[in-house]
Amino acid sequence: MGRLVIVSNRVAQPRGSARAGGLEVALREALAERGGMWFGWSGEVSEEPEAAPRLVRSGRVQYATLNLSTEEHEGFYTGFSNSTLWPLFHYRIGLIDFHRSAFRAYRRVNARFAAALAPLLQPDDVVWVHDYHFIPLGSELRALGLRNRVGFFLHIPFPAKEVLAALPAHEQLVEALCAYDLIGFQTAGDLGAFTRFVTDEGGGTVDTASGTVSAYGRVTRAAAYPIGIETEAFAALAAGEAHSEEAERLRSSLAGRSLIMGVDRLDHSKGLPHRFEAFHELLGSYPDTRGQVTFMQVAPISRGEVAQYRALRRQLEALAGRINGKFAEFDWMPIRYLNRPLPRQTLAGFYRLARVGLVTPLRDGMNLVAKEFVAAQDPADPGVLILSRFAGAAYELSQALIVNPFDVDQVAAALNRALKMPLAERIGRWEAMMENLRTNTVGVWCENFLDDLAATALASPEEAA
Ligand code: GDG
Repeated sequence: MGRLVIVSNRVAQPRGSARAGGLEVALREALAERGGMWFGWSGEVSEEPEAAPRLVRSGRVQYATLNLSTEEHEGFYTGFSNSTLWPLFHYRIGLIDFHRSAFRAYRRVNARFAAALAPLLQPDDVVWVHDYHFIPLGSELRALGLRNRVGFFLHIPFPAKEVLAALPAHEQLVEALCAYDLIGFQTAGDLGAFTRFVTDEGGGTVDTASGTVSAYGRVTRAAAYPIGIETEAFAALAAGEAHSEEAERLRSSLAGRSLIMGVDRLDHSKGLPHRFEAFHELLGSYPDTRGQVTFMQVAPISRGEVAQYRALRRQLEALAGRINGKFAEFDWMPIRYLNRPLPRQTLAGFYRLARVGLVTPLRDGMNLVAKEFVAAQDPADPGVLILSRFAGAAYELSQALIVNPFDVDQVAAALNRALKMPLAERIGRWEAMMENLRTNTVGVWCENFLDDLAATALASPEEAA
């Protein structure tokens, strides 16, 4: 078995960090097991881009990172990746900012990264590329003559063809995707959107049973691999943190009130304004909940350099202020709104304390917070998950209270129901969801993808050329 080479925008620190999430841990484990390399952006910006990556070795794993130039950071990262692809793939056509110059920067960075990676690869290395920043990287590797197995996993949704078609460069992106040997999506819905694009727009054919896709002169495979979490480890973390100093401080500050909790990067895909409105509606339409609940939203600032994210922040500050101003009492503040990240173990303890996990993205590839919230619950007294039908996680966690996040009245009614749900029903729903999370962990996800990638045929020399 050859080495594993992971390519992702941000590269995990060799020693790991206290904030490391399940995905990072799982990929690091896969790398440590087989030996290999983690390749990507260093997270740093320098005036001049460097030609050769910085190499750091830790055990059997090599970390190889490149800086971005100021211009590349603006065009590739802030521009095409986060101001065009991200909103488009999350169905927010109105938020898209498309510039051909940014698309050119995106292509250039992918070509430069492929050229820097190619000399580091051995013939039997298996390359696994992650996410929307690097869609064309596989085709760039092929253009350099590489014949290695190269797979791709898309962490975010794949949009319907009518939405994707709004992007001037859409066909080039899908054609580039088809250069991979295996294309992984989060859900059957994303896979279906991709195969419909290939047949209806790209004139290709799809064999649904085997997942074989023939298009743009190539034959590839596509399938759904729903990502999971380290279920048992997260459950143990939450149980161990249930009486930590922070958890006790939170408990005593609640003074017996029920806690509704939301945790999301401050991102327009997460449906935060609608969520705040739904909480407003709860207090307005169900007066018996006033003074009895506290809604805590943890929303660390993300991509603050993108204009739409700054506007969202201002909108949420105004909303939280308005709702608190309207309903607060001298001894009760309805919303606690935090823009700071909390340590992972603190979050785990807080999830366990919460009566309701409120996860209402307008679109989300999977949403790991939903899974972490479920794993963190006390089996004898579990909280209730309210989950958007537009999160990939809703495919598996059907025993959550599934809502349409755009329907503020429906979300308010679900909140009211969750707050009053009898223990037996809470346990029944939680056990069914937990069974699923125990089976489909992030380790299983990683294994399934890599097994399928290993089973694909190697590119022929003509194809590689
Ligand atoms: C993308 C896709 C897909 C959040 N706040 C804090 C914190 N977090 C952690 C959570 C969770 C992770 O960050 C967020 O993961 P999500 O899945 O919810 O969302 P994205 O960041 O948008 O991730 C998504 C995912 O990729 C994986 O494929 O599920 O759909 O959009 O683990 O716990 N962690 C800490 N403090 C915080 O304040 N420590």
